[in-house]
Amino acid sequence: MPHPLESLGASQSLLSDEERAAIAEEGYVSLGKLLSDDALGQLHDRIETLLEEEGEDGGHELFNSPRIRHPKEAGADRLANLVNKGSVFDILYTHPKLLAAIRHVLGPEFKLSSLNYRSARPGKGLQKLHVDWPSAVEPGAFKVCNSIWLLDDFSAANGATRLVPRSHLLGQMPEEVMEDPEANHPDEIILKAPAGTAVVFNSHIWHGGTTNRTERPRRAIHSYFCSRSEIPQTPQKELIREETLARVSKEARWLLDV
Ligand SMILES: O=C(O)CCC(=O)C(=O)O
Repeated sequence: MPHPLESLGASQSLLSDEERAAIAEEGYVSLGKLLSDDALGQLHDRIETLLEEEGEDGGHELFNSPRIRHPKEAGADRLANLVNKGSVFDILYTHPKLLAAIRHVLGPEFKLSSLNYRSARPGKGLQKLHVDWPSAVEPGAFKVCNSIWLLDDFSAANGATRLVPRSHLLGQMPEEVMEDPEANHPDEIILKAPAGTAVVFNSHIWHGGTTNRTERPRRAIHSYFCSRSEIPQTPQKELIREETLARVSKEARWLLDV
């Protein structure tokens, strides 16, 4: 029987040599604009509805989880558990090229950890440089890999994500090295790209949100993966809905580990 990733079309040949080198050596790779304007419009419509429906409760599946160490972030709107909130989100964790890049970091045995929305409000959004793991790991022993789907154009002004290239290979946490992890790092880059772009970044790279200095929210969805042996950020087995199980393919169910 073929591996589910093969059935999902997530072959390594989807990535160019440059893309493979970028994710391995720099710690991140832009996969380009993978979403059409039509798909973006549908995502925006569904998110607007969910934000209205969930209000202050938005992201509750994330922040009320015993797995999360941080309280709800002030200044950022969140939605969590998007796997169960509409078919429009399915492509964000099943896109073959995205999966090929995640596979390049985690190997073939991974699963979705969470699919969450984060929007930095005007004047807000600055985060410490951090990694998405409680401690530093040896280069190559990576446990988690993230991706960000840009729902707005990302610019230096609107709270785009910052990354410190190659920091996933240091085996150190930002707070071990930096006096103030909220401060700029001399080597950091800002992710600037048009709406619809997907960027995969090794979650062990030092990264974080920056301040949104515009009048409009900066919106994105994080499609976050972990090794199959790890506990996912969203307990997919507990939260999965019948309608989701009925809708998605058996390969997608494998990705969700349900
Ligand atoms: O949305 C971003 O720009 C980064 C978010 C992030 O790294 C986080 O919430 O842990």
